[in-house]
Amino acid sequence: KGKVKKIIQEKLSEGRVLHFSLFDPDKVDLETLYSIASKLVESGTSGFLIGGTLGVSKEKLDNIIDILEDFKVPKIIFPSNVNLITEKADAILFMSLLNSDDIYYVTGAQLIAAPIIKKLRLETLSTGYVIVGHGGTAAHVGRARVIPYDNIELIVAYSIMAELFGMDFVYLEAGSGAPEPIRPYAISVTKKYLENTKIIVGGGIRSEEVAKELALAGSDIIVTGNIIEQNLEKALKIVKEISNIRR
Ligand code: 1GP
Repeated sequence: KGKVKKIIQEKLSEGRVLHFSLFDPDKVDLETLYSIASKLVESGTSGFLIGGTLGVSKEKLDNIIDILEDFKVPKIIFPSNVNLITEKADAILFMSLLNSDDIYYVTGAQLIAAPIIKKLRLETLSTGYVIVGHGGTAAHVGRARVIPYDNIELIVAYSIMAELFGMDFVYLEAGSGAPEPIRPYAISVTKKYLENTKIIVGGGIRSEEVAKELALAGSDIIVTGNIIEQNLEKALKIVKEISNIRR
C-alpha cells in the first residue's frame, strides 16, 4: 500500500511512457476479464484503471478487482462519484473535474469522499480532470464546460492550474468512445508548460499510430478502454507500441 505513485514516477523517470487499461464495471465481461488482463500485462500495460459513469456500483468494482487480484499491476479506481470507493484497490485517482460548472464535481463529491478515503488508508493520486472535445457521457453527467479540441490556450491554462494546485496529474479526457482523441499538438504545447504535473491522456484512442503520436508529443500515461473490448489484438498492439517508447 502507498506505493503506486512511486512506481509510476520511477517508470516515468526512466523515460518511459505508460499505458493504463481501463475497465468499466458496467461493461466488462467477467468471464473473459482474467485472460484479457493477462494479455495486457504480458504486452506491458502498467496500470488497471477501473471506473465508469453509468450503471456502476461498489459491488461491480469489487468483483473486477477480485478477478485482477493476482496481477502485480496496480489497480486504480477512476471514480465518477462517491459510490466508487473500495479498500480493495491499490489507489484512487482523487479527481476534481476542473472544467465543470457544477461544484459537486469540483469539490462536493471530494468532500464526501475525503474522510472515507482517509479511513480506508487508500492511496490517492491527485488529479485534475479536464474534459475536451467530444466529452462523452462524463461531460454530460459532470456538467463540463467542454473545451474545443483546437482551443490550446484553454487546455494549457487548465493544465497549469492543476500544476499550481500541486496535483500529481492532469487527465486530458476526450470522452470514452470519442470519435477523435485529444490532438497531439495540444499535448506538445501543454507539456512545455508543466514541470511536475504528469499528463494522462484518454478517450477515443484506437490505433497504435495515434497512441505513439500522443506519447511522443509528451503524454506520460495513455489510457485505452473501449478498444480492449472491441478489438483486443489492436489494443495489445497499442500497449506494445507505447511500452517500447523511450524518450
Ligand atoms: C475514458 O479516457 C478513457 O474515460 C478511455 O476512453 O474508452 O475511448 O478508450 P476510450
